[in-house]
Amino acid sequence: MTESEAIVVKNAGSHFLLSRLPEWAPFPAVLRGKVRLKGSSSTNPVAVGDRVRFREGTPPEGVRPSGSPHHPSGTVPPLSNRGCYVPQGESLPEAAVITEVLPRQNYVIRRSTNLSRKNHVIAANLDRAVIAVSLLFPEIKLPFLDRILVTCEVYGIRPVIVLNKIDLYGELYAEDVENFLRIYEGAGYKVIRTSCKTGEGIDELRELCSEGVSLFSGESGVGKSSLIKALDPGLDPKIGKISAAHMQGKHTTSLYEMYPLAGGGFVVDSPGLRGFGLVDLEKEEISKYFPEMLRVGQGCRFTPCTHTHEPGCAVKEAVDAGVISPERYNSYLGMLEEDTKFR
Ligand SMILES: Nc1nc2c(ncn2[C@@H]2O[C@H](COP(=O)(O)OP(=O)(O)OP(=O)(O)O)[C@@H](O)[C@H]2O)c(=O)[nH]1
Ligand SMILES: [Mg+2]
Ligand SMILES: [Zn+2]
Repeated sequence: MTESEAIVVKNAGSHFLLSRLPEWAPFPAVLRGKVRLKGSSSTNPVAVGDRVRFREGTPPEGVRPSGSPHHPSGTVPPLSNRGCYVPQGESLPEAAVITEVLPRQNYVIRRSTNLSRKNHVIAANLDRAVIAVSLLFPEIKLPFLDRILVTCEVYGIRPVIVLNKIDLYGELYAEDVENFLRIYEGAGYKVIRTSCKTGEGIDELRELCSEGVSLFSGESGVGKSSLIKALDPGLDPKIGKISAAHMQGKHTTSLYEMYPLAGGGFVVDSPGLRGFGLVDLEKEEISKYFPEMLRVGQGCRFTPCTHTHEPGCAVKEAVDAGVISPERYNSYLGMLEEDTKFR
């Protein structure tokens, strides 16, 4: 039985799609017990973006293999607009079997909020995380964004913030947009303003995503799937509506799925984030993942310094001087408090 390598491009829980990137020809695969058990504290040992070894599937009875090595049945599974594998009863080739997950360059995990200490690997081997936010529908919550950013920093994945739905804000929100840019560009993050309606900022985002793998993340309804569609109108990720009752998203995307962009690069669409448990961090460590605090923190009189009550704290001085934004500092204090509460 031959073994080869591929990348996980879709995770549907019990089954997966693999492709030998950069070639885009997804084929089905399953996990067998052994790999599943190997993952230590993770509830999801195989994630989108994982490089895996697999055993080729066997063709179903009576079908002659031909052509593509990925589809031994000789019937290349139909791809609905390059994205999804559409199963077709009889001619379905038996799935490949994932035998090993190769070491990850990086990964993003979501910790369950129920304190079970179980981690869920969201995606692996990412070149960047595109964090989509919106000032309206749904209204942004800065501490939630900061929590996502901290998680990216912990895992060494460069976050880029996309302020989407810019077409909605107008004069009324001009100040809020400026404020947002002041806070996050001030902290050292790249912020791109986009609109899927007018196309503003989409070229810039496409250029950014044209190399490597970009994970699109953020709250439900901010427009992650819409942005992917705007980057490549040939793709067809499911796009939802905003609930009229709650002015929020409806958790339309339910799976992690990779898409190839016509202009180069791969994007991973993901379900909207809900509660976002912090990864295991010591109290003294948290501020290291706020780049602006890390920069000035060396100047604190005490090490380690929690930047709360200590005299001679350079971070508090920077907050007083307006160098570090009070919003970011408050998010930091919130995380400290929560961390203490959970221990
Ligand atoms: N006005 C405006 N509406 C947008 C924009 N981008 C997305 N929307 C709308 O926002 C709603 C939600 O979009 P989705 O792309 O499904 O959002 P999502 O982030 O993928 O949501 P989940 O899959 O639920 O996590 C849809 O009604 C979109 O049409 C934008 O730039 N401007
Ligand atoms: Mg979506
Ligand atoms: Zn300090």
